[in-house]
Amino acid sequence: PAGEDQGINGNVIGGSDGRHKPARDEADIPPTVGKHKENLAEKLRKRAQEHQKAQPVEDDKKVIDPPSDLEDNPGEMGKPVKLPKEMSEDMKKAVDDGWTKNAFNQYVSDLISVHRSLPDPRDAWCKDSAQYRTDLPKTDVIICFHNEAWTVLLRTVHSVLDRSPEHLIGKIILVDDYSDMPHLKKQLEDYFKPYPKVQILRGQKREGLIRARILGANHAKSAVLTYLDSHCECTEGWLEPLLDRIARNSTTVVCPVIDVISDETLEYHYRDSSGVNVGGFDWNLQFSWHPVPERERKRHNSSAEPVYSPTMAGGLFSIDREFFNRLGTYDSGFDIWGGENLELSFKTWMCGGTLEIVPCSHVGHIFRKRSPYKWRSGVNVLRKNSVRLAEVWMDDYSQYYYHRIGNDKGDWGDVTDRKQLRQDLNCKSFKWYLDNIYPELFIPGDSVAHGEIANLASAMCLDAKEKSEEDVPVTIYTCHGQGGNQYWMLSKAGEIRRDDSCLDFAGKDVTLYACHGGKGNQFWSYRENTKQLHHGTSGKCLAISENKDRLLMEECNSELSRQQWSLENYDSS
Ligand code: LR7
Ligand code: MN
Repeated sequence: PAGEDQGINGNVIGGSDGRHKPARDEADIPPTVGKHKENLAEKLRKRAQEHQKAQPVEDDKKVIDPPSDLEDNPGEMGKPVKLPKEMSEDMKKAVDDGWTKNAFNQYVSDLISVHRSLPDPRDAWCKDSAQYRTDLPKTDVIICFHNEAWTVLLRTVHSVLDRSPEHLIGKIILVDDYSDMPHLKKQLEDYFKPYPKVQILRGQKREGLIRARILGANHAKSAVLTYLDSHCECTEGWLEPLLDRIARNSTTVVCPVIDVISDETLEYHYRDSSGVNVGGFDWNLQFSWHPVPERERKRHNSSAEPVYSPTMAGGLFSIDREFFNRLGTYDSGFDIWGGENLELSFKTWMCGGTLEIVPCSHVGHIFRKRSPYKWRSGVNVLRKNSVRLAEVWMDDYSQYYYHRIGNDKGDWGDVTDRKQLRQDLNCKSFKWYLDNIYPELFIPGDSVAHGEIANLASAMCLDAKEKSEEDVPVTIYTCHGQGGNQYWMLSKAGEIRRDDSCLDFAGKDVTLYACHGGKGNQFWSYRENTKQLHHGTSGKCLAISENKDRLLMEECNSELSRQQWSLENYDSS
């Protein structure tokens, strides 16, 4: 495969700064003119074909020519690669097949060098090596994958090798979580043979990403563990600022800034450190991003300094190996996907560590709109993981999650060991964590009411889908008592909200809109005696239509039962 001859042979270190010699594809020669340009086109064509041969389109070994108007060295410097509007049938088929298998544009990835260059997203402050200690610990990099695309996986590994100081990388441990795609078998082993740092572990059955990560940790020997998803690209200088924090304090767990690699064009997007976000979560136990809160901003002189984060996204972080073991790594009862990010976040904070996002470290990740692989049939994996998490770590606050899922907890197995672990580690309470680490989180118990909002003229409840984009229309639906889309909180500030979305009326429809905290169109007051919900700016009342099929706003009239609502867990005090 392309680039194979240029890799690391253990001790071949190039450049005066001790980085691995930047390995280049043969095709990555600078754009030129005339005869050289023809040469380049020919090399690009060969590279694209090699990549396609490595992971051919279903039942079809045919390789196709790349688009003829493709620019020189597509995707270099993280630039987007755009396919022509008019494509041959063969090309369309290849593109569709790549999307189906991966939920990103594999065909575009195959056009790009697995050693492509990226922009340098760091602030100037970060590039001054005097910021970092000279005695940084070594890290093993653990990359778990289940049916990852060939070029995307290779590019992940090469980005580590090409852009990390050689002496700071112990092993790169690839954990194959029982993939069945043929290119991930012997072909992968052969490819990485010339790279002694790369080691491939294989699970004996499908474990899911959490147990795959534990397997990787069990084989690691370096002082630090660094986890990455299998569709990442590390930028220049990504590693030192992470290791530096751990060198200073082994209980600091660190995450890079996660930049977005477009699922469609593979463009590398980034923002400067003033746009850094930290992690939070909602009562559905879903991870969410937030701007750095004011209280945290105040602790720093520069936006490039590491910031405390209540939670991590999950896939990309470094942790001291001994500290990770002390924390009991992950709950091995977590299956396939989800929840482990919050588990590690909660216990890091509650059991004596700190969790930071390090703005000087940037790693890109291909964000997908759907999960391309099989989960488990017949089990709600995510709910099971989340219930285990809530049972062990969230004390009485677990009730808010349970309420949100209609108290339907399912079978979450045995968590005795995990509770014992928490006790042995003498960890702080979840209340301490919320009060001190995540005071921004809205607590349902602090609201005037939480649960369903039911109309008294019917058996209908206020209902809105999870926010996927702004302006979700709010409707009514038969009350189902399962939380979810019928779970609301009436805040003391007069918002009817779910997580960060608020019921909003601007004169036309009642919609869900990002809470702005400015009352106005998002201000509602519940009159206990008449059971009406009065709206702030319009002075109208929330009602259902006479034929009981939709929600509307109308002049208030306390005689009309269609304007009357009962709020679950209402507490007027
Ligand atoms: O059964 C599986 N076995 C695996 O080995 C399922 C997945 N995997 C691998 C997979 O190939 C990938 O490398 O595990 C990794 C994560 O799976 P993704 O990429 O499908 O997950 P994601 O990026 O959508 O999900 C985020 O949340 C997950 C919760 O369990 C994990 O923590 C992911 O690592 C995490 N990704 C990130 O943090 C990147 C930033 C996303 C955000 C926000
Ligand atoms: Mn991912």
